[in-house]
Amino acid sequence: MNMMSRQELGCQPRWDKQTFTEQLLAKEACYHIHHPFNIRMQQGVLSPEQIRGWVANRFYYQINIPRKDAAILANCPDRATRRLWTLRILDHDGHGGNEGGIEAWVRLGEAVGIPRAELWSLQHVLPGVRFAVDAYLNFARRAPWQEGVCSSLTEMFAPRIHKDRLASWPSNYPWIDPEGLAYFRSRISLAERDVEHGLHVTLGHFITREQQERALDILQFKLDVLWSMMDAIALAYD
Ligand code: AHQ
Repeated sequence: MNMMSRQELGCQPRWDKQTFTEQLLAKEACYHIHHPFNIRMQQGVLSPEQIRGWVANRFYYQINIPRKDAAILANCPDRATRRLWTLRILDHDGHGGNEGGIEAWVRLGEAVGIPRAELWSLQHVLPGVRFAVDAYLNFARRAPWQEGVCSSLTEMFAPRIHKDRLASWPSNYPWIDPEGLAYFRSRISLAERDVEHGLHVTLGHFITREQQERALDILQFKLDVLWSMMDAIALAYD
């Protein structure tokens, strides 16, 4: 968080787009790929109960992504942006013959041993996870739509974490049907598509140095949402 006053920031030169992008990317250091629970997941040392706890709690995040995106849509007066942003909702809720990401996550749940009805009961969702996800949804409802777009940019770092899971789970967690990993496989290209659009909006909207610092603070808020979810899960399932 930049501690300069608004007046001091106002005197700072704005970053060019390359530097602004580098500042956003530098936030990777706070991404939940570095959380101790994720490191242990990647090392293959989590128990089935810990994996199930993570899947059941992350499900609450997954089912709220389309609601978050719908909130951003509702705030957005620009048709071209809405045409693109609508795709995100369809990706998760499904469209035509494609069951979508939420259904794929339910299949992940079944692959790790959580029956469909149990996952949808949300009985395993921890207070800290619910609190963090609800904070993200409420941010998207109340913030200007461009700030909502900016908050989605944690997905700049998501392809790496999805590729890590696809590479390590089959050998580390052979008890999980590899078919259950389809969600991670589906997100790699979708995340890359979404980040290209999200970055275009962010670089075009946050112009002054004060606005650019605001964008960094928004990204930090969302990184903290993801990190807090992992804190709650690690505390409950360690
Ligand atoms: O599966 C994920 C997903 O669909 C999204 C949408 C995006 C957003 O709008 O905030 N963020 C996001 C993320 C997904 N998966 C997380 C993971 O670790 O599997 C990462 C998360 C993100 O990086 O924000």
